[in-house]
Amino acid sequence: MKNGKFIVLEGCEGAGKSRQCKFLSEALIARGFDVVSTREPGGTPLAEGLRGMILDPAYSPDALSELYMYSAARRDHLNGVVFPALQSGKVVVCDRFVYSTLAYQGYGRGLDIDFVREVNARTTAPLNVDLALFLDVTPEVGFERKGGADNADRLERENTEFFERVYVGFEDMCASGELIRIDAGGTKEETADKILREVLRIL
Ligand code: Z5A
Repeated sequence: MKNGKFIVLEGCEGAGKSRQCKFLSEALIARGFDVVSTREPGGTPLAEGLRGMILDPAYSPDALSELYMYSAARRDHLNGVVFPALQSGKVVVCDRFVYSTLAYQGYGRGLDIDFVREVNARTTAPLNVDLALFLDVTPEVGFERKGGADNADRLERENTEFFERVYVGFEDMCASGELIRIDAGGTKEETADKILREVLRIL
């Protein structure tokens, strides 16, 4: 269904995903690629609206509701932004994707892993991810970089054990080969170089 490339950056809070998506997009544009930089949850008016509701501490959806909200946002984002961009041959750089759902709603919240995988697969069909990188810094280091958890973000109010389970989820996905691990513990520039090297391999 597509000629473009779909690239995902994943990681825990404060791993540097947003900065690195920006650096990567700029580096690819400088090399002449047509790039769309986007994020999940978000990217379309509906998905951004859902994002606001998902992260708002005023609401308390259970794990299953959370899974479906992320998935609804994702489907709208795919239909509105990602599929059209890929069909016109663009490189799409996405901040978080289904790996976050598996890590947070599966490992973190405790939903059945196979069920989350099934929802992810049905939500994203017929998309194939071309490259998914895990920016590896522990939750501890990530929160340190951010100067602590953001209390206005419902997810960031979770306890340490939750984020440790999420991290284990990402580690498992690196072990299975679904994610490629990038040591993101160095400077922003060092991490940007490592990411660009991996990305240029598939372009
Ligand atoms: N979530 C979910 O549960 N299920 C899903 O399916 C999806 C998401 C898609 C929103 O994500 C929440 O949704 C998130 C997961 C959940 N929940 N939580 N908690 P988000 O992407 O909006 O939120 P985030 O991951 O928490 O973003 P973030 O905190 O902004 O982190 P980041 O984008 O990885 O980092 P950054 O903004 O680029 O950098 C953070 C700070 O670190 C900043 O001050 C930088 O200057 C600094 N930084 C970055 N790199 C470095 C290096 N190399 N050295 C030193 N300092 C650095």
